[in-house]
Amino acid sequence: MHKNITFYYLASLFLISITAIIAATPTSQAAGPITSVELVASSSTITEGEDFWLYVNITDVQNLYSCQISLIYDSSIIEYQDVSEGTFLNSNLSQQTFRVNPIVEPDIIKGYAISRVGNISGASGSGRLASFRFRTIKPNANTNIQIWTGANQGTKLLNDALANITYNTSNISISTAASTDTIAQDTITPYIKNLTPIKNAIDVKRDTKISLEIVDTGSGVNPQSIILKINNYQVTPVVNADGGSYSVTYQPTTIFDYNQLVNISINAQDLSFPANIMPQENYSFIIEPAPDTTAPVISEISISDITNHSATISWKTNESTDSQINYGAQKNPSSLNTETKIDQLSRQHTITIDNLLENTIYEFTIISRDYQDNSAQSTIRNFQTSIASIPNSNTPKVYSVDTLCKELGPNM
Ligand SMILES: [Ca+2]
Ligand SMILES: [Ca+2]
Repeated sequence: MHKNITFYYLASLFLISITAIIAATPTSQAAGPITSVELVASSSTITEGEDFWLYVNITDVQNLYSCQISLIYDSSIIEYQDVSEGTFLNSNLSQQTFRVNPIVEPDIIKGYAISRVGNISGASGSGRLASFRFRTIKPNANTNIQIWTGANQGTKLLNDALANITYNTSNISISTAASTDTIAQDTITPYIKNLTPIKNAIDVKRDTKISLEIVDTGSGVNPQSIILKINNYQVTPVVNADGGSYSVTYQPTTIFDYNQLVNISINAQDLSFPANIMPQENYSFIIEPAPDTTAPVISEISISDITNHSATISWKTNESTDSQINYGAQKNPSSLNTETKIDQLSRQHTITIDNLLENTIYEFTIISRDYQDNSAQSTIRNFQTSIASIPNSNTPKVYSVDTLCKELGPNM
């Protein structure tokens, strides 16, 4: 008769729980050795980040048909993963046993149930009921794992008459250890590459952005450790992961000054423990000078070596400029329709203009341009070419005043 009850009991296990039925069943005191339920850990050293198994073993039991297991533990130290059935209840069976998954709540796993199925007797002796897998999440801590026997879904042992089997419990204390996993032999600090602007760059645009990469061999760069300073002022760059490296980009919110020396410093560490700390990377660059918008100044204009066909004009400028003279024979209005030019930049300028007419007044103006094409132009000036010398076979006769008087006579 009880086998039919068992059958219905197992069916109902899906829907409700075995607890109510168990609670209604009178306890039977078994004769002989005291049955015990013991907890055993798979390893004496439980290391952070690793899994271990908590075995639920039973000893000296008679006629165990079903069991229900509940455990209490500290879920801040170990984390439940899963459970698998032991071999005790399903040993020597042609049929499979029947299981109900536990209810997992913080600090408690309730009602993991295993039962034989059908019109058979229970198992006797000693063996393993279940293996609970936990993961250690907190190192250097202690937690007790206890068999919970609470009224709802607590630990129960039933015989084939669905009567409780009394038992002793053996709890366990677990000590956890710090992970011994270290990132092997990473002793190399991160380093910097792909600087923009490059070290000691000049003529950098005032609105330049600053970018670089931080690379680490081994454990990788710790992005939290990256510190970017511009002129000793810490800024918040955009940091993007690229494998174990990071790209660091910063667009200043205000543009730099002309000719400004910009000092950059970078700090970073890798992820190994203890961290390998990169020596602070320092470099600088210089912002472009202000554009030249000032015209040159022309001074010390001189005209020399005037002949009947040429003249030399010289001048100075206060910065390097090209040299140009526009000139022409004087007319009214002025005509400066001939141009002579030297492109090479200089502060001293000399141009000889040639092929001039003799005995002619020429006028000219000087134009000087700097490298930014700012130009200066002088006022219009003039000179007169000489008269060509007369071919002469007779040396002119030079008279003294006295001789002249004598020759011209006393009427003079
Ligand atoms: Ca490293
Ligand atoms: Ca200038």
